Amino acid sequence: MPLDEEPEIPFFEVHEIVVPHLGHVPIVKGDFTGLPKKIQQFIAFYADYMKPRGIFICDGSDEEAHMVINKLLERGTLHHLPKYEENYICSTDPQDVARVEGKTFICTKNKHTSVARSRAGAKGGLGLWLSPEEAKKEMDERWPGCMAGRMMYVLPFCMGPLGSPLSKYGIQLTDSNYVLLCMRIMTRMSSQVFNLIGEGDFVKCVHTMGCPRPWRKKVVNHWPCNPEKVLILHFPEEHKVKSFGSGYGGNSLLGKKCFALRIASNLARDEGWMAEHMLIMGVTNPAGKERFIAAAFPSACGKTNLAMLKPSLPGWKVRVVGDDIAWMRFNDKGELYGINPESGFFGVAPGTNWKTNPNAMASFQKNSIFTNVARTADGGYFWEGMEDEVDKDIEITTWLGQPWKIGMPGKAAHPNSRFTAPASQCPIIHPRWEDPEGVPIHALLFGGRRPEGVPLVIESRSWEHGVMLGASLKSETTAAAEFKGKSIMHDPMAMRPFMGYNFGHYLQHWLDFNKPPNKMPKIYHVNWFRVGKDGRFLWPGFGENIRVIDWICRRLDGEDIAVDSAVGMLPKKGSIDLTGIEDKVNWDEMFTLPKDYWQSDIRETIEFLDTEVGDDLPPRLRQELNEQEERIKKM
Ligand code: OXD
Ligand code: MN
Repeated sequence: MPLDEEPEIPFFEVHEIVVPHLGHVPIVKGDFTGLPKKIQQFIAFYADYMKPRGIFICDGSDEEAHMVINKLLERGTLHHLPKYEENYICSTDPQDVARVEGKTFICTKNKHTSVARSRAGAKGGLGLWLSPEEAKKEMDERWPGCMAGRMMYVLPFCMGPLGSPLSKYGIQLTDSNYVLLCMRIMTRMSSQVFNLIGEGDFVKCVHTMGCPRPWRKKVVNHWPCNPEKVLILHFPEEHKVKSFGSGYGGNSLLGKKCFALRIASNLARDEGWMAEHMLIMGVTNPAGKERFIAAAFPSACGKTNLAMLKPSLPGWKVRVVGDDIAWMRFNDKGELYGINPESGFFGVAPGTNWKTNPNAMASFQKNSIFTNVARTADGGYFWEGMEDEVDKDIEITTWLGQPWKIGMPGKAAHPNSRFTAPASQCPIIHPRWEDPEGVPIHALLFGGRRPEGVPLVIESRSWEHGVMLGASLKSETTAAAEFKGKSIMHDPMAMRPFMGYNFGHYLQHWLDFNKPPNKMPKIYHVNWFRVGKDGRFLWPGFGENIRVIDWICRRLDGEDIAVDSAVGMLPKKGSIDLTGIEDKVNWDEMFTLPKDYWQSDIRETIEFLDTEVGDDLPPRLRQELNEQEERIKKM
């Protein structure tokens, strides 16, 4: 007896449109024969391979989304949150709650196209490679017939504004209608994309939950998945992604990490641009001068909060272009321009509230999907961090479906629970966020959670020194991936989980941009998370971060407010505006550079890069590391 007792509810009477080379797979929605031939071939090939019971060609319309939502409500996968307009909640199988980095591979003919020539002892943390032969073996075990008894949805999507020269197209095949709904928020999904692709290139994305019918395992939370067999494969040479067994975020919304970072970084290397794990924000000072900043932070370090920062200093305005990914290119005049390839926010819910991020909160009051958060009895969402914003006695249902109240042990929401919200609903979305040309990028930031030793802000001495600061990025581990416990982990350029090719070549690609006519943006390292002797954060963070941005903007204007140090330029004492928070901030503690700490830190970083990147580490970068080490010795 199959344990998946949830037969698919048909959408409509299935019209037997039998397409010759598709055999008897019915098209339940969409005009297959009207699609460009190349797209027909792609769909036909995978329909034959995965054997779905029908094909549903999406057009991205509201009508279509409602049809799918109603079906998922009926089944119990989604629940409506009546407190808001068109907000829905769902819980996954508890075995499917995060990206699975250990099962994520890049497949290229030559191993060292994908991963650096690391030395003995390397942990292979900068991307995993699988040979095409092994990949084929793994695929043969999983994919044939993997959609049996399920619907195959065809999602045409565009990363970046429709029609922008910086945008790229993709088509995702999936048997998850949750993925369909989220991709509709996170990407520009529209039937127009089929015509825009025509017979041209597109990224082929193939996703399955990996549970063909009859499915003999127990389905938890109406979320069939196959955790033992999860596999996420990238084929940059073929512009293809194949993902098996998981419906969670980065594993399944293939436009995001798989395409917009891993595949796109390959395209970027070949075409001379950059695909980065960066937010883009526009900041306007009280005099009305606007600057755009792109900032890279490892997962769950507050990128979304920074992108939507509510400035505590009067007269400042912040507007968000993107909160996770930036595609950037130098134009003919050597100016760097960037777009946000996504159209939604897939943000970490816990910690988000009307105080820490009112703009994110406002973004998901309607048309949003919440995954693995808790529910309140009055039809709202709840997660850790919202305690002061709901009635203290309200009955809560945890993400695992248990009754719960504030103050009880355990957690209401999963630490990696998420909101998926349309970016257009953000009250501070930048009017140019969909500008096909992108926005000019004036500064790049790197940052991580560094409880010890690392000052609030460091300005790089040069482009190359900045690349070195980015390559040395580390942070405390988070819940966004499968890691357990807290430790400081390397996350160079905040790209460790998202590297699409040899990290040494990637660093060289960055170094190579510094040539005429390019005007190089200044690079900064920031750390909001330094902890004092009393165990408390030394910096209040959130809206107060504008004070650091103010300092950065004044530096961009050429103000003489920095002093040299062994690790880069630091703010001159008192040059960050602390009006109103003077008594909360201990400047000396926040900026002190403990020599022992920095000596062991640079040794450890050099050891890490030498081991992991080995002979592929660009000599120029090694030189920067050596020079930094020498300066630290002399501190
Ligand atoms: C994300 C991540 O989900 O970085 O954005 O993990
Ligand atoms: Mn991210």
